[in-house]
Amino acid sequence: MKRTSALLAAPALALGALALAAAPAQAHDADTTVYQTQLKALNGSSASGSVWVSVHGTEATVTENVTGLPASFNGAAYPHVQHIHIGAMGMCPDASADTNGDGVVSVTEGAPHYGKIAQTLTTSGDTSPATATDLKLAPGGATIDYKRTFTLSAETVSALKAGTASIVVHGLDPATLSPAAKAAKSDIVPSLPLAATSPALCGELSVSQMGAMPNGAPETGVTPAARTTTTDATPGILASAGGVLVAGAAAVGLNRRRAARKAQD
Ligand SMILES: [Cu+2]
Repeated sequence: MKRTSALLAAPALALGALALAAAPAQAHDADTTVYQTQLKALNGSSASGSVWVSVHGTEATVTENVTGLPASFNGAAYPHVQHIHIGAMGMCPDASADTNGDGVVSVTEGAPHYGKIAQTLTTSGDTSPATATDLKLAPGGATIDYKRTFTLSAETVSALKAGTASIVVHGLDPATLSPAAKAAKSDIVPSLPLAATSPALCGELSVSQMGAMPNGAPETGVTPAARTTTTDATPGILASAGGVLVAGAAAVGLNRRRAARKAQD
């Protein structure tokens, strides 16, 4: 009996494997969410850049391209500590957050907007808040092209989903600050100048439309199984796959897929 059922099961498994092999990218992308942000300059910084956080379960790949940061500090490459901040509004502050009026929105003054440090974007090792101000692990220099894959805390994953996670890149050019701010100590690491830890760039992470629509397919909460089935060219299978889609969205999705297939033919 066992042998018979195994034999019967074999063709079904083979078909399943074929279906998956037909569209491995789609099956993977259905479980991956890409969050993106365009970084905005803070505190008179002339830097700019973008960040993408591609999340699959608790694994994230962070890709960052930034230019225009201060290049050197004390004769060495300027270390720019940077983090995913969570736990507050998920917003970037403007100059009105400068409550002490020194012309700089410090880490502490910005915290009611972007929240606490949840992950540190280090170049190696620990990515937890424990390395938040470890200058040796921080990316450095005027231009940063950063890419790293690491495990997010559950709290960070939740914040990303809730739209309350932000990226903050720290480190200002002291020459651009007022004499008082230039002389001030950091509010979070008193052994460092205020300039070293104050935010230069901030961006609010939200779901990227590019990431939400892998391969041009509309994101309708389609399960990987349903999506791979629609790659089969048989109209009957298409129709049955449509049955598991959310009503309304289903019709749009199928029409788009049909149009896409026609375009390929
Ligand atoms: Cu930070």
